[in-house]
Amino acid sequence: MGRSIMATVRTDQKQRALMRAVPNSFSRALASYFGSGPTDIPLAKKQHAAYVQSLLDCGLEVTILPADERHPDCIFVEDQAIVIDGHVLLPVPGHPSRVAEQPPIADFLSRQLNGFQVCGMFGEARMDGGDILRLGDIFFVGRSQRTNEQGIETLRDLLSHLGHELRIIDIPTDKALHLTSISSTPTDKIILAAEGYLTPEDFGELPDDCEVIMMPEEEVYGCNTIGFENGNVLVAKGYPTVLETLKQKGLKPIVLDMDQIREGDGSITCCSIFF
Ligand code: CIR
Repeated sequence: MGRSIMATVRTDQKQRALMRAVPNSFSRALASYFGSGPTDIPLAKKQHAAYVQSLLDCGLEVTILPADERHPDCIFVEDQAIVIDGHVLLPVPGHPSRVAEQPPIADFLSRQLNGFQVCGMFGEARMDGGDILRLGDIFFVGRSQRTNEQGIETLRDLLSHLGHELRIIDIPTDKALHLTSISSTPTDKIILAAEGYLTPEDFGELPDDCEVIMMPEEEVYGCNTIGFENGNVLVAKGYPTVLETLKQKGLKPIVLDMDQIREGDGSITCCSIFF
């Protein structure tokens, strides 16, 4: 099934990544926020390949599932499964066109994380994994166009079993898709968030050694980053304040050209599931 590329195995929670190849149908990806639809599929594939390489360079083991031409959005695997401490929550994605992307991802993760709990979502519950943000033991969930109350309650049940806290953040749905479209945690102590979309108060009281750093509204896309334990941080090209902020925090940014992925409303985190 998946193409597996072995690299050095890490010991933190991001030692492996699951991704999915870019389909030729990617030009038909849903796009209502950051983008108006990808226009250059060969370039999208090149940008995706550079992203894969950056994960390998960071020492991860990366598995890339084959693209599914019937699902233009299939590269955005983050939305399809939420892995928490080795447990997997398989949400019902909030957009009907994306529901059938899930089975190969569910199969793969169930096999990889054999022995851990896999939970599903039932009834009216809906959630996209892109609405989940983790800062240490605190989880934030976006109440968005894709994630509803029932979905949030399912996540809350899982987190309470695992001893983690959940806080709900209302997403400004007129201008943002997901919580991770407008914020991220480049380290376990830092939340990056965009002015005009979120405020520090939205995240509630944080441990003394944690902080919310606000970025200018026009750099909202750059607020989505992926941090690794050794200080490497993937960040999109073209967001100077974000880049400078990461450097000032002593982190090591790895800059990726995400232009064509952005045209499909996808950010850096959307293309991977870490486990
Ligand atoms: C969608 O609208 O579902 C895709 N075009 C973009 C999904 C981006 N995923 C994410 O933010 N986690």
